[in-house]
Amino acid sequence: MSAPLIHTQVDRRDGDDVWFHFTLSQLPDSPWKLHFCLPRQIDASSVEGGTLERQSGSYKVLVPQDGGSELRFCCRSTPIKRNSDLPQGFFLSLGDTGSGPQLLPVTLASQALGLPPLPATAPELPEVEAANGIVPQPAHLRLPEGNFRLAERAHVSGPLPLGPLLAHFNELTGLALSQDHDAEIHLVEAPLAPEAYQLSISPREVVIQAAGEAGWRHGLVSLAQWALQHGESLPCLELRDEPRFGFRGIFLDCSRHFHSIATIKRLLKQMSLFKFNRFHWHLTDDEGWRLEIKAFPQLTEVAAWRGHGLAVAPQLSGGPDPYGGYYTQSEVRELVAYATGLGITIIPEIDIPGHCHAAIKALPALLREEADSSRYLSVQFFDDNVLNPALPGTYEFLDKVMEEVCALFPGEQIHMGGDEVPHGVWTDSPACRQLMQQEGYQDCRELQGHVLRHCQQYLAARGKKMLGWEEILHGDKVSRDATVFAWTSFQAGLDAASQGYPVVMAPAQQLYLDQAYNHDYQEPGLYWAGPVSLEQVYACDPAPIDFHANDNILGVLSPLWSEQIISRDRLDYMLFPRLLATAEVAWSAPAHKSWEHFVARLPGQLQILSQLQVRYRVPQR
Ligand code: TNX
Repeated sequence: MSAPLIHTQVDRRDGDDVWFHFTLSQLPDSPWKLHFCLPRQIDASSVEGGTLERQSGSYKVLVPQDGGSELRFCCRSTPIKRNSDLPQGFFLSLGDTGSGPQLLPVTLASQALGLPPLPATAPELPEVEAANGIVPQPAHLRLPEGNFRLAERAHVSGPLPLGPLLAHFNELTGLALSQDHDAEIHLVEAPLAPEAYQLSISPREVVIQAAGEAGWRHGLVSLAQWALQHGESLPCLELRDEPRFGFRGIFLDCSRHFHSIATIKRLLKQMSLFKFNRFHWHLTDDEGWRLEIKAFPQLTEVAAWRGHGLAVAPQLSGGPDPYGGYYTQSEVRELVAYATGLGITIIPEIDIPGHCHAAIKALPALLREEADSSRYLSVQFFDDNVLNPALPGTYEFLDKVMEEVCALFPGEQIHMGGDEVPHGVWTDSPACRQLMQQEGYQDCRELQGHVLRHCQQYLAARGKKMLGWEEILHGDKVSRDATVFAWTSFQAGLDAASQGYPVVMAPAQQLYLDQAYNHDYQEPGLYWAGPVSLEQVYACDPAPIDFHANDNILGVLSPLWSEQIISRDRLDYMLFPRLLATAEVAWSAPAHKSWEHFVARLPGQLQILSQLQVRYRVPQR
């Protein structure tokens, strides 16, 4: 029997109410159900030709009436404007075939978004002549006459063992520098700020001055970029440089789709080439738990996998087969060490109390209150994804997880999430009602503050600092030692900084690398805050000059959420070249930034990316 086929199309739109029409063919004789993923809520009462049996997150199950082959339904008040929004991961489950339930893959024969063609878009980059340069743009740069010949096996001298620094340089460039007294490259100690450096390339020698390792590393990275652009004959160069911000981060969501340790190492290496120093590792979310926790093997045995018949249903790219993965503690230790060698601190994120669907599915006895009849729906359409701040099990869970996280990650900063706790949660929980009474809380949001304050204090007792998304301020219980990550808007960050919180700026409208590059239907990505073009990223100024609380702005983070990051190619495409613009936002003072000049330096940088086999998005001319 040939595989069933499905044609999907949007055949009616009324504003943001969108009607889908599915046509199936080559169907089996036995009764079937259609399973698929669509990151939208279906209006159950709108379904024609069948009924909606289940929806949880992006997972949907439709049951046809009388084995009919046409299904229609409506998603209300939600834009569906791109191919990457469309349903995917189709399969059938067969009820009674004599040999038990059976699954059949469904081939997607066609899909239609049902939108008129868009007008041609304007070129994305101004016409400028290509120029040699470094990204992020250094504070001061001069190009004197002459060239320096960089031998493949050049020697480097320095006031300390240079093994790790040179290994990093060699990994980036493919050269084989080694430490020796009789050297043509000199690392020299100088009374500069901790991350500052001076790089001088003259016909005779290369000198990098800095106060210590961080500065020398930055100098070597600039030299590496120069070498990657020019090969063995390096134009002479004089540069003095230091970063605008101490926190320069890239974020990767490893829950929505799993990314291998090899992919993360590759990203860390790329980050180091653009002088990022923080990797924010999003390890848990509704769609999967990715960190081995010895105290709760269920978190990785159960919550790290999704698929048909599993505790966590298929999600996002979908399909019946088990999908997932996790990082063992020894892999984590190895990755932490690798990042340290590149000058990057890893900040783990355990996202609580929302975004906990997978964890709750794995540990229901600990994390669920039977008598809680609160009804809510998260932004990603889960109705069972929030920890209960009034259950003893919640704290047993949190404490053990935090204990192991503290032991695994030597950095001072631990991110506890705190975002997107849905409205309506906890209102009909007897345990929460009792806790509110006992503590004199008036508002359910105080329960959010209650549980995050617990985490902050637990971490503080172990010498760690809690970080969180801007919603950690809800309920006003967390102390001003907590760093706030502003994501819904730039203003949210300014407000938190004004209130005295240290702030990391990650405004979605400018720095979210999961947002599509432009309005084109073909262009993949989310767009609730976008699109976000290369130029928009570049234009971000995280700390406006006239803002009174600038000292509280620690720096910037560019997140890559992974709902749609189904492959390494897609990851590269969304990150590059926008990551280069973020690098300049994080590093270069506004006076040294210029969009035209960035565009002029781009060809040289894209050529570096090609050498590193990065599948970046080619800007449209
Ligand atoms: C909002 S940013 C989220 C994530 C989503 C992202 C998609 C934040 C703290 N929460 O759960 O993946 O939007 O852009």
